[in-house]
Amino acid sequence: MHEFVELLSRTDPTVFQNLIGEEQRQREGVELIPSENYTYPEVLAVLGSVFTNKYSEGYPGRRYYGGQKYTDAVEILARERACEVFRAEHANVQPLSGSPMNQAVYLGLLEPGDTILAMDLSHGGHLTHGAPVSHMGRLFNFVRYKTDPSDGSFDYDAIRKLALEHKPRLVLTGYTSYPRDLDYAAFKAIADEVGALTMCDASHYAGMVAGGVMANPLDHGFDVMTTTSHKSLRGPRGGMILCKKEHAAKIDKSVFPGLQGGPHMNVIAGIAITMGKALQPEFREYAAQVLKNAKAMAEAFLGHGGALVTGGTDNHMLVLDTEKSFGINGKNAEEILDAVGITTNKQIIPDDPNPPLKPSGIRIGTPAATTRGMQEQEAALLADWMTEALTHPEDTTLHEVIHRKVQILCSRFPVPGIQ
Ligand code: DSN
Repeated sequence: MHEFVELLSRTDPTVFQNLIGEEQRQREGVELIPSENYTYPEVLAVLGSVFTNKYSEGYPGRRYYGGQKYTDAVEILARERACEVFRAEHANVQPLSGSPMNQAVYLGLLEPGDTILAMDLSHGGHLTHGAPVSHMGRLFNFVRYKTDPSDGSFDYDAIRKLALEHKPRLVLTGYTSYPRDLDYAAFKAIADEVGALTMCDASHYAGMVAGGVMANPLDHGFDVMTTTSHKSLRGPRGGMILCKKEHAAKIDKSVFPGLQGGPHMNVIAGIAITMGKALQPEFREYAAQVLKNAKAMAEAFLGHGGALVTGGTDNHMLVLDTEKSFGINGKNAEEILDAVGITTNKQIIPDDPNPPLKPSGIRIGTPAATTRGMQEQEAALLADWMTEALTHPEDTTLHEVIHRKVQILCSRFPVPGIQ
């Protein structure tokens, strides 16, 4: 145990007990929420370091406070490494997380009232892509495209028609719940035809882009790519905006002073570490394994007659229609899987007839299990166990047996950062 954690056990045993409980939960259960991961021990160290003490409003070389020798160095490093990882011309690593990151782009490059063409929430888009309940949904005019109901693919002709009709200032793609890669050249051609900017929120799968197993929107001339730094990238909880040089000044001004105050320098130091790791050959192997595991899991579910949105996966994620597969909603499925030590999350599926808190499916992802070292064999086994548990939703004795098997499996795969 870290000496400061030992100090916490004496000074605040209540918080300490919850910390230990969460460590145990993470160690003894399988994490399959696609947006979660176990960060590097070095990142955990720097998050709890003295960088958290420092205010650094401004940018390296142009700060509003003194004492920036080391904060400037780590921010420059984080930006340079991020540009190298994603082949970007400019990187801003200050967004506090995903929502302010996307807001900073809209507010920096557009005017309130402008039209943004974005993916519908139930088809895989994100709340920050203009959901009516979000502030951005009130400030900008979001027009939504959907996937093809026959097979869940992107219908680029339909997206083009919407673009020609609504003349958006920004064409936005990227997703939070969709299991396939995207045709960025098709999006770019549509945007060019109507004179719109292009943005991709790659938060979920940026690790797969960095690892070379999914397409990079910036390779296809996109103006902006945003990504959170945790999820498949395995970093701290932060955000990054990668863009063309021509947008750099507007983006930087929009993040600070437009939207935020002091950046979290402990997180930025963590992003520098994460980007350094993403440049190593081992990270390419990791990303490739995440994909192999997701495909192995998809194959196992399909073999058991499971219904997957789009029929499979080309990324780190599966969307399982639990109503169709097992006759139970996503909330019940999530609870049953929680009981067997497998964490997933309830998920709306395209045009879901059920409400968001009791939707028709769950989301399943392989980044965290892969970080522990699990491979195709374990991925398939987990799909078998999940199928067994969900096929017998009332059989608590069976659930206990599966839970025990999950714990034994987990004991063979340590979580980085937990002793
Ligand atoms: N919460 C993240 C996700 O699970 O997709 C994004 O907001």
